[in-house]
Amino acid sequence: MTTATLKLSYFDFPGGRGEPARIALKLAGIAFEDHRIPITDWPAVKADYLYQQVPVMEVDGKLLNQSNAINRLVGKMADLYPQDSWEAAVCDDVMDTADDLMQLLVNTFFMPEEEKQRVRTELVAGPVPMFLAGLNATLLTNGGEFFCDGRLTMADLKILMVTRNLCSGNLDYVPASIVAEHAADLLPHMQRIENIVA
Ligand SMILES: N[C@@H](CCC(=O)N[C@@H](CS)C(=O)NCC(=O)O)C(=O)O
Repeated sequence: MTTATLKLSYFDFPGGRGEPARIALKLAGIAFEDHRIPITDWPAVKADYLYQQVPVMEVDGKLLNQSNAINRLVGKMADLYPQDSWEAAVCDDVMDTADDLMQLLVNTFFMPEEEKQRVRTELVAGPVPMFLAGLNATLLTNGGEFFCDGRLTMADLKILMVTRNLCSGNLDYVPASIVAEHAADLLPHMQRIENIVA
């Protein structure tokens, strides 16, 4: 793809579905408009977006409205997406699994406190460890350092968002030790990727 004019719109925090593309563009030194929407502004601007959600990336005036479509395009631009078909499929598999896992928790964000506690306690007892253990096994199957292609890809940046979030201690009723308990190899992975993107 020839040089394009890029604008990436996402919330103003260092995580979630928009951050991997922001990191990748910065790592590769690709110029883009980093449009950060303050959470407090969201209700007023939500209707301006095609599916009323972000991230959205404008590429020469045309829109991409799904995070993993953005991640694949940005990954190709930044050489952070595998060229080999199998490795690319593994990259996609890991990115989609990261979304499946995080969506379980996102679904609880606006629950009343009591329900949030009950649902998160159930998630911590089963589904979250199940996804973490699966991701850990996938990392080991692929060599233990990176999720695919034997090098940094968008998959590693997606998983960094998961481990950052789960280890932060900011999710009530989700122990910050959950990654250590169920996916110990994701901790050195998190550190490895943090060091690269720092
Ligand atoms: N399938 C979409 C989901 C996008 C999505 O759920 N975005 C969230 C932020 S991570 C959002 O815009 N939430 C605000 C809202 O729905 O009002 C994608 O992967 O891009």
